[in-house]
Amino acid sequence: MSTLPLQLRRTDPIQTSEWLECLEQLIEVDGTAYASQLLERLLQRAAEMGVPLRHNTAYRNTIPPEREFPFPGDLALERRIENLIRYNALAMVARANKCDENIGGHMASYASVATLFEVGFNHFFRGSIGDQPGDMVYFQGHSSPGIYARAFLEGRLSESHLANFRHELRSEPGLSSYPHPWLMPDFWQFPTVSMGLGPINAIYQARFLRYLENRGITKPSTRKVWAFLGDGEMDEPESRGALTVASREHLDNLIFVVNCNLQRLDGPVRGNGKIIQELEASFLGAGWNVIKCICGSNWDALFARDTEGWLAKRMAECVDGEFQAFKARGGAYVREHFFGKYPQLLKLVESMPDQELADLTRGGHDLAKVYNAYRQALQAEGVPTVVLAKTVKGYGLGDAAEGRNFAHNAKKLKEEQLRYVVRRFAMNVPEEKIGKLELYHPGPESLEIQYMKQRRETLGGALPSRKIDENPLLIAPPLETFAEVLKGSNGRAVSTTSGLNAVLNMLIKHKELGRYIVPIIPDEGRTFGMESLFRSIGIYASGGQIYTPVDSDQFLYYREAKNGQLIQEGITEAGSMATFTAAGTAYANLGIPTIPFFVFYSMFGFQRVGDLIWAFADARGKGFMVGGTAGRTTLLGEGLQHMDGHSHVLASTVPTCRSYDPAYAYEIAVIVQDGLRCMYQQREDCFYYFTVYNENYPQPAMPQGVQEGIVRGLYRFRAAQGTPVIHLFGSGPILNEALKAQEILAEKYNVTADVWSVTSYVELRRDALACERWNRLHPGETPRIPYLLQALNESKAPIVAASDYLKIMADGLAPWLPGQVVALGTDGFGRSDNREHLRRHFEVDAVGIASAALSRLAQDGTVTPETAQLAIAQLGIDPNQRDAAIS
Ligand SMILES: Cc1ncc(C[n+]2csc(CCOP(=O)(O)OP(=O)(O)O)c2C)c(N)n1
Ligand SMILES: [Mg+2]
Repeated sequence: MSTLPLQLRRTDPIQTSEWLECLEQLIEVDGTAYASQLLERLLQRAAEMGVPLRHNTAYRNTIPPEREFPFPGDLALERRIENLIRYNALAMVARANKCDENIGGHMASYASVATLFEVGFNHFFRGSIGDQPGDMVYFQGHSSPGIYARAFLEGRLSESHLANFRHELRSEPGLSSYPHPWLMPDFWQFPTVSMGLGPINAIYQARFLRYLENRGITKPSTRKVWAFLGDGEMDEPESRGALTVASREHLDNLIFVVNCNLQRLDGPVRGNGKIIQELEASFLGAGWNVIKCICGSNWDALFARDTEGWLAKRMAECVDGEFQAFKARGGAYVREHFFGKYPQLLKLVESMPDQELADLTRGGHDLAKVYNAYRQALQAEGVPTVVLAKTVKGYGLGDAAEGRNFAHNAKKLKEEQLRYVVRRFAMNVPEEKIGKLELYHPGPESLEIQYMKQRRETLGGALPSRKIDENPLLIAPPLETFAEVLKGSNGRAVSTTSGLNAVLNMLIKHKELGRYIVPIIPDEGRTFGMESLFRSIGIYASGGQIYTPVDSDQFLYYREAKNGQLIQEGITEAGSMATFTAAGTAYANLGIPTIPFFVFYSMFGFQRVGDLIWAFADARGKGFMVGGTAGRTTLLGEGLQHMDGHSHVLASTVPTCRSYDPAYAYEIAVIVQDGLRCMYQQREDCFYYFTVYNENYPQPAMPQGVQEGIVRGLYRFRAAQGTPVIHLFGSGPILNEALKAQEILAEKYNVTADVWSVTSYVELRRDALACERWNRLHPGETPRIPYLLQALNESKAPIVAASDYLKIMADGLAPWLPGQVVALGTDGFGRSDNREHLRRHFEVDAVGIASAALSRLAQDGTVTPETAQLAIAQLGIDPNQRDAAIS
């Protein structure tokens, strides 16, 4: 058996080099795209012939030294700039923690990613200038201290800003812990800190840029989307779940940079393996261009001397747990445990002192290597690129933090450590500044500041930066635009889903607004009756439609088109939400007021992609989210996992989300018109959620004077014949049950009830809370009256409130209606059955509402308890039926 390492078992070096030369020539003459095609063919043939294939290359830099381009900047000066940023980032965090113990702030992460950011800032990230649209950079969220420190040196943030890092509630302007456009609207563009959201949002952002180009809304550009990610973060399903979207869509405008410092918080990302190799296989398998940047320049000579491949072998066999220890334990340890494994390797480094071994740099800390990786990434054609850069967590922070499993917050960062950093990077920060944990700015005229500012000027301006503007984005069309819908269905039984479709179609046809509408549907457009959109606006497909669809003989066939407007995302609520985010923030990030309508299966919305929705709100996203096939009893047959009875509760937790549960199509028209006016005309930073149902019933014409009530959450739909002794609230299709209950009560029990449509319990409660707060803080002034009480005219009659959602929706109004509210709702798991049985099970049917009304009236003595008891029997209710909430 050969004693040579695996890498060296080549039978014919001449043949190997001929193959390689051939490839190089091919690339030179025909370009990388053709080369990759040809290689794919070769690999396919190899697989056919039984050659085992790995989705991995050797554990070394993808770009060999001989193919590197010389670094175009001033290396020494850029190092000094980077060190200044490192120092200030640390001083900022240290100071915040001195003021407020445990206020936190990650330090080890920026210390490892600094060079990766800086090469981008000085050479790659373009701002918007003239015709050049700026690049979009998703910065790793918890590396924000470095971004603030750079902005401070550039003069964009003041010393008092930095003094208020994580002190957002003091008199001076504060700096948010992480990238939050909600908190710093003129600075941060992309909320990234919840791991996994950055990667998926970046992918769909890049795709959305292409969508706008292909639809002729923007001009084609060379704008790039950069996403800086942690290696631990890559374990989130959202991080890797959409990789094939990027390759399938040929997103060569997308560059991922994964900072492979081999660690997360508690320990190594893959102690027993190699995260870089795992990620490489994953990205290669997904069709990405992968550039590994593993070793710094001072390894080049070692590899050059490694003619027998021992170094390559040792690199291949070491696991990340060992690599972490090599960085933490110093040169002697590296000699003994890394090189010491093979005598040939020991010999390779015999002339190098321990310090030199300790200083062997990782690729991600080497400006020239990183520059070359990015340069090559920019040249990729037709494929997205990932740069896998190996770094050291806590780089330069000294014994306590470098390469250790070190708690991320800054509790332990003291003056000595700051001093250590200054020494380690040979900086000339004045001693007294270090002692006081003070920031250090070398002055606007210093070489460093001049250089960094000049580089940004050349590239098109400072980053990150988000534009704010007060002007209307567009003028909302008047409500009459939807006249057809406001007229009602003339007795025809149709669903609110068709109401939504009608509204959407009218908007799409609108002369000015139409092109900005972006309908997004994961799947089941046909379930929602939206297939007419296939024909009218086409389904977006960057490659057009290269096949004859199987249903091409049908009028509403599956029509894909390069300029298609409808986005059929496929079964990915997360991906759809990411597109919704790109479209809903385009007004700020691209200056284009796209109006997304994301229509999804309501059960798979808020509870499935809640964190993406939260980030959307943080990003000040605008648009309409629509929960289709809504309602725990209205969606029949599907059962426990499909029937949504709580998305409105979840929606209520998002501060900028205005949520509605409309009963009739005209309510939808009013809500959408109001949304357009608030979000796009008045520029309120909010978004809308409403549910649509698939139950068919006659859609009434809009009564007079109900517009305000619809928007604010409540209006009387049908008054009692006479003075009401009770109010019945209904939402969505359950309003029809309330109407039936009104009749039962009047006809059988001589009880008069008003029926109200509650379009939004959430908006009613928010308004009431705001009034209550104002009254609490202004006890001497005339109290404000919540809209809820104004609408009810302060009636003290009891209320039975029923909806297809949890009882807590109506209970939320109880503080302002003491003792009045009886909530009926769909607490509990769903069941597969028809509407009649489901509504009986959850007690939200007409008889349930009527009997609840009588029981409540019996408490006040308006009817006798015997009447109420008898009614239960007469209405066919089993008083001992199982409680749906717990069955
Ligand atoms: C979804 C989510 N879970 C947990 C956290 C808390 N958290 C902040 S940083 C971090 C470790 C990140 O490790 P990695 O991605 O490798 O980044 P590094 O700091 O090593 O660059 C964690 C778990 C978070 N921000 N988001
Ligand atoms: Mg990490």
